[in-house]
Amino acid sequence: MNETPSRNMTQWTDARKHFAWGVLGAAAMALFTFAARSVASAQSVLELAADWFTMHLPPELFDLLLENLLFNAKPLMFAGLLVAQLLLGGALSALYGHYAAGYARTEIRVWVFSLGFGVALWLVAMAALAPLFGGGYFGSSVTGGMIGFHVTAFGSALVYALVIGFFFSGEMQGATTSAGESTGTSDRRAFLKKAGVWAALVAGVAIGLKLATDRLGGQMGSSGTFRTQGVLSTEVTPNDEFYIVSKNFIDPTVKEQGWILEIGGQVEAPHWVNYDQLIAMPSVEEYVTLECISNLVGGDLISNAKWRGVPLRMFLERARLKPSVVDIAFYAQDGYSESIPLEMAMRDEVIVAYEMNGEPLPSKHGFPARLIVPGFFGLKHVKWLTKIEPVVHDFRGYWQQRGWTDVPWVKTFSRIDVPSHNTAVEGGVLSLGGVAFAGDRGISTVEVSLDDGATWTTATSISEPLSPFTWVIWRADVPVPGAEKFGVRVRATDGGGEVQTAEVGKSLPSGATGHHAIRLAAGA
Ligand SMILES: Nc1nc2c(c(=O)[nH]1)N[C@H]1C(S)=C(S)[C@@H](COP(=O)(O)O)O[C@H]1N2
Ligand SMILES: [Mo]
Repeated sequence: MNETPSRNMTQWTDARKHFAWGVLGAAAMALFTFAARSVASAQSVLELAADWFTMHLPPELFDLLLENLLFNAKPLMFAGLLVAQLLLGGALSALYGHYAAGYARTEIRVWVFSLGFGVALWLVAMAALAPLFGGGYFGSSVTGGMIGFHVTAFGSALVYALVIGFFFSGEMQGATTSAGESTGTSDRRAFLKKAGVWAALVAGVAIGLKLATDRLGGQMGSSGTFRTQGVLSTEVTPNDEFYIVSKNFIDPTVKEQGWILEIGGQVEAPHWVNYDQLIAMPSVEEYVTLECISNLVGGDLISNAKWRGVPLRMFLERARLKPSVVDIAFYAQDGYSESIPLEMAMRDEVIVAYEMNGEPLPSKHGFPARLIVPGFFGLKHVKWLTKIEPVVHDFRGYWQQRGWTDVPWVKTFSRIDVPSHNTAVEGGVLSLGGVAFAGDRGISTVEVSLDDGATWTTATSISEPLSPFTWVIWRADVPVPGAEKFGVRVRATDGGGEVQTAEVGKSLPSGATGHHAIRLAAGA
C-alpha cells in the first residue's frame, strides 16, 4: 500500500534528474552546432526554425518586436529558440529515462540504446523538422552547403546522445556499486567525479555562450554603435563604421575560390562567371548611400560608400531575356532572396558590386559580390550573391513574404548629428549639422526649427552630393533662442520639391516617417 507513493517519489526524482541531463545534452548540442556553424558555412535546423518563425509571426507583431527591441530582437529570438531546444532536450531525456532506459541492463546496452536514440532524433529532424521549417526533406533545399548542414545536424544529434549516454551509464554503474557495500571512499570518488563533470559542462556552456554572444554581438551591433553620437557624419563612411544588417544569426563567410555567380532562369543564354571573370569585366565606380527600411526616424542604419561593380544590365544582355520577363530575382548564400522590377534592373546605376571604398567587399557586406540598387532601401541590395534569375511572375522575396513592400523607394530622411540630444549649448550661436537623404530624388533644401516645428529656417549650407544617389551633409548656424529648453527639428525637401512629412509613421511596411527632433538646453 505505502509502496506506491514512495515509488512515485523516486520516479519523480529520476525524471527531474533525467531532465537535467537532457538539458545538458541539448546545451552541448547547441555548442557543437555553433562550433560547426562557424567552420562550415551552412544552416542549422535551429536557424531554419528561426526563419520559419519570423515567416509565420504576424508582420505587425514582428514589427512591434523590431521597433521596441530593435536589434535586441535577434539575440532575443535566438535565446528563445535556444531555451526551447534545452527544454525539449530535457523532456526527451526524461521520457527516454522513463520508457527506454529500463531495458538497458549492461553498460554496452546503455550506449547502444542512447546512440540509437540519437539516430532516431536525427531521423525525426531530417524527415519532419527540416521539411516543416522549409529546409526540405533531409535538408534538400538548404542553402549554403549540404555537407555542412549534414555534419552539423548528425553531429549535434550524436553529441546529445553521447552526453545522455554518459549520464545514464554512470547511473547504472552507481546502481551496481550501491548494490554492493558502499564505502566512504567510493562515495567520495563518485561525488568528485560527478562534481567534475558538472563543473566541466557548466564551464563549457559558459565559454561557448560567451564566444557566441561576442561573435553575434559583433555582427549585429545595436542602435548607436554604428555611429559615434555627437559627431557630424563624414560624407563617406569608413568600411568598419558602415552599418550592418542581415537576417542571419551567423553570416556566411564565402571564399572567392569555388564561388560562381550564375545567370539562369527565363533567358536564352544561361551562363556563369567566377570571381576572376567578374572583376575582369568592364566596371563602374559610384557613390551610393544605403539605408535599411527598418531605420527609425533619426536612426543610424544609413551609411555612404563608393562601390565598384559591373552593371547588372551587362549580365542580362549577355543572357538574352525571354520577352515575358517582369522581375529579376537574386539569390544569396544565406538563403536570402529578393527581386527588383525589370525596368529598375536595366538602369545604368544598378550594379553587381565587388569593391567598397576601394577594398574588396568586406565579408559582412556581402563578399564576394552584392547588388547595389540606388533609390531602393537596403533590403534589395542583396549580399553574398549566388544567382541572378529573370522570372516571368511577380517574385516574392524574403521580406515581402514577411509583410514588407516590394517596391521600397527610400523615404526622404534627415537627421541631426550635432549637437547630441539633451545637451546644453554655450554662447549665442548654435551650430547644428547632420545628414539628409532621398535616394535617387536627391535633396534640394534642408530646414531646421528651434520651436518644435512652428517656424523653419533654411540650413546655412548643404554639401554637394557625391553622386545623384547619396546623402548630403547639412549645417545650420542659428541664434540660440531665449527659452531655457527648446526642441530642435529638421526636415528635408527632395529633388522633386516634396517636403519631408511630419506625420509619424512606423517602418512596416515601407519605411518610417516623421521629423527627427532633439531637445537642447541653453547654457550660461
Ligand atoms: N544575402 C543577404 N543580403 C542582404 C540581407 C540579408 O539578410 N542577406 N539584408 C539586407 C538588408 S535588410 C539591408 S538593410 C542591407 C544591409 O547591407 P549592409 O549590411 O552592407 O549595410 O543588406 C541587405 N542584403
Ligand atoms: Mo534592411
